Amino acid sequence: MVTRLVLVLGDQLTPDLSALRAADRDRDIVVMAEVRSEASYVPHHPKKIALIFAAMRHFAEELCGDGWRVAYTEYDARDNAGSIPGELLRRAEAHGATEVIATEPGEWRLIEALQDCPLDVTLLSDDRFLASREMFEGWAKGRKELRMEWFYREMRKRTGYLIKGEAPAGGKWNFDHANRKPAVRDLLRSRPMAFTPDEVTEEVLTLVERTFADNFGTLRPFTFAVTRGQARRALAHFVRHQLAEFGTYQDAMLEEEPYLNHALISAYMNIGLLSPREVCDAVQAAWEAGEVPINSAEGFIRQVIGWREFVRGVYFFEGPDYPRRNALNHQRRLPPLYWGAETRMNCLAHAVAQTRDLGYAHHIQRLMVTGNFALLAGVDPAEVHEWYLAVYWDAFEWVEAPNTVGMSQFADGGVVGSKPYVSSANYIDRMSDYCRGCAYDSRQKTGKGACPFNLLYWSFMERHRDRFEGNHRMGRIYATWDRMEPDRRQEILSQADAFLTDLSAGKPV
Ligand code: FAD
Ligand code: DLZ
Ligand code: SF4
Repeated sequence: MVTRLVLVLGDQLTPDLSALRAADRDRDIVVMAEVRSEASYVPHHPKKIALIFAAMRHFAEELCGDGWRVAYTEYDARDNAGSIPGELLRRAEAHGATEVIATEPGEWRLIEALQDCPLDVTLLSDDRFLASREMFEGWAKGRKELRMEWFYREMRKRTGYLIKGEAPAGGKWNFDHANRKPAVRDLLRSRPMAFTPDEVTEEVLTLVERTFADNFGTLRPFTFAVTRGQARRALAHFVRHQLAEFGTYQDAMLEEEPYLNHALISAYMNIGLLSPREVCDAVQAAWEAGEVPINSAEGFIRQVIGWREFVRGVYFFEGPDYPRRNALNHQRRLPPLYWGAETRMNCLAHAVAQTRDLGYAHHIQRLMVTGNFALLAGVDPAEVHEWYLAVYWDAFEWVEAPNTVGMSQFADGGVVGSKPYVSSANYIDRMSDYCRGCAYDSRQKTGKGACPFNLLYWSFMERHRDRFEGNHRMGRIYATWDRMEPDRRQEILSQADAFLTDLSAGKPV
């Protein structure tokens, strides 16, 4: 029997991957490769590259231990072809193979590259998700609008998570109203589990240090899990020590506590070290045992079976052009402050510094600080998308693009969200401790020292009046704006313009 190649990508590190299930370990060869094309389509955070390479190397060892023949290419290998199709061709020639079995990649770019590869490539569906692409399509087709909440309820019924009889546990589908409390610093608050790099990971760290020294981001300390065993321990630790207050402090931001009660497991799920089902099973079990309240269990499960599955569905349903959409026609270049240039805006300085140091920021920091500012300032969503895809440890296009282009930048014109996520300083002040240490005043609406969010908020509304005035969720905003004195409105708009001019000129703001 002729040998076939089985492709396993850096975010497909799961032993029951559909490609591995379809293969024959006595006959086929697993191909895994660290390649330049994947490591450089955006300037990934060094921690992200290290996570993927270290987890790939550990997974290859595991496969070998399970009796698979693995052709593994390290980044520095002299004959490395530099791309996934290139590596497949090289291995095909070496082993006399013409057929490739692969699980569909999570990015159109790579799907297209595999379809164009001159080998006989079979793409199998990626069934690591709770909703297949087909299920999502069936749900989405013919609907006037795609709303996460309706999809989520459908997923609750299908999976049975937090369902009692036919009804939602606790009598409600969604406990979000209980999940908006600001937090205070608590030195006893548990931190995510940290792991000491072993020899394999140390080798990767040295490689990344040498090769990606110019990428934005700090490599060390590197404490992420790189095996399934470690990721499971991280999950158990979260469920035991942090989940109970996850809901309550989900939206809070504190300078000194980057993780608060967040799980720090997105990347482990995205690269295959954890499955969404085992994550939700663990949360459901803690709730059934009475260890965590319903607002936390529901809030968490909603993120995983709701948002995570919903955005993946949207990414594939909307098609390859989705990441390039620009419904609001925003053209400003991404300001250098996103890459660490000086800014007096404490919330932004802090979120960017944390992103540089950890490769992590939680959802509200991404949405209501860096995302909110980019949207209010009218930054080109393609540049915003590339930034998010580069700087976060968990960023893969299927999940990053709908969150950035859709939810955060409204560049899809309302596919993901019914209205743009924008706010003035009020929201950041209420949910964080950033404003206390800021050169600007969150309560000041105009004049020297006024917080730029307060100026930009109104100038955004005015610029996009035609589009948003008729939105029933935004009517009150325009009514408030229209009630202001004309002189005051003019002052706000002129000050916002001056701020944006400085921003575009590269002046520190
Ligand atoms: P927790 O807050 O503890 O949440 C638990 C889990 O729920 C996460 O691990 C994640 O798997 C899932 N989840 C929560 N919110 C979302 C969401 N909106 N979409 C999908 N899954 C969600 N998430 C990514 O995994 N990769 C990305 O590239 C990514 N880019 C984002 C870009 C923007 C602009 C925004 C606003 C959000 C983005 N998110 C992304 C969603 C979310 O911010 C991260 O999943 C979360 O911060 C990961 O940290 P955590 O594991 O501590 O999550
Ligand atoms: C993100 C990433 C990086 C940095 N490097 C590799 C790599 O060298 N080899 C590989 O197989 N995968 C890598 N990945 C993950 C891919 O980019 C990912 O599979 C696609 O973006 C599809 O989600
Ligand atoms: Fe950010 Fe404005 Fe608060 Fe400063 S005052 S931290 S710029 S929201």
